[in-house]
Amino acid sequence: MRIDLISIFPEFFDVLDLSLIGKAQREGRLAVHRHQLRDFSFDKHRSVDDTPTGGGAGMVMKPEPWALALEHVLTQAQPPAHAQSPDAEGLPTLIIPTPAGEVLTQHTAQQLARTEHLVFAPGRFEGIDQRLLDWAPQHFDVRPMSIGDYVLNGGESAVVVMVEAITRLIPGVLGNPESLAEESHAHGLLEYPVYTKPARWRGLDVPEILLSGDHAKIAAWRAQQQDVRTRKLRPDLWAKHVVAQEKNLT
Ligand code: 6GU
Repeated sequence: MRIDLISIFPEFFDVLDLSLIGKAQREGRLAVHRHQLRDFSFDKHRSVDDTPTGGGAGMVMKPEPWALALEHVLTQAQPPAHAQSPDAEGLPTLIIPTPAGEVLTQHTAQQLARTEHLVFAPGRFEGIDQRLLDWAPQHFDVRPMSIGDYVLNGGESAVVVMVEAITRLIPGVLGNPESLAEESHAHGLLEYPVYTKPARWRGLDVPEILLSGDHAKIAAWRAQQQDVRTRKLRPDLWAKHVVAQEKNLT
């Protein structure tokens, strides 16, 4: 997978060189390219923003530096004729991080993990001129995307979250692929509680059933714990789960 990150703070993405995502890059499973948006602004101050037309607070990002940066990425990413097939739609995916976007879910992350080329365009200030978003679908599958219902100062930290959620699902990136199957959200429920040694710690005991060696009973207990947790902490997920189960029974 190729990932392009365009921002006025490209150093923000240095964390992606650490840990499993850094390792995936060194192993060639993933190529992350960072771009300084200001390199595509050619006025004296390399400015990328201007006042909102029609008035109002804050600044708006100008469309032209973004278009030039995105065109640069398209040119750079032209695969050699013999290389891998393009994405299903034939276009790279352009993710625009914004609190006004579709909220990223595990399901969407799984879809995005199967694409060849992801481009992230995190804006600062009050956002990017709408005409950039109207122009971009000529070249990209455009997805305005949020990481939750709260507001960040800019999209960069959201990009780090999205890249981590997506790339860990690329085959070979995660150390132990079995953990993918069992983790929270993999089946629409929260994960069960986990324990390690010692069996008694500061007067607190590991649930006895986990020491029983009875794998069927342990699996049933864990499933029940998932239900209890999800009902309590995420009634929204629980409601969906109940509907899905009822569908399967009929
Ligand atoms: Cl993607 N961007 C910003 N600025 N705030 C957010 C967000 C993104 N997702 C949630 N809040």
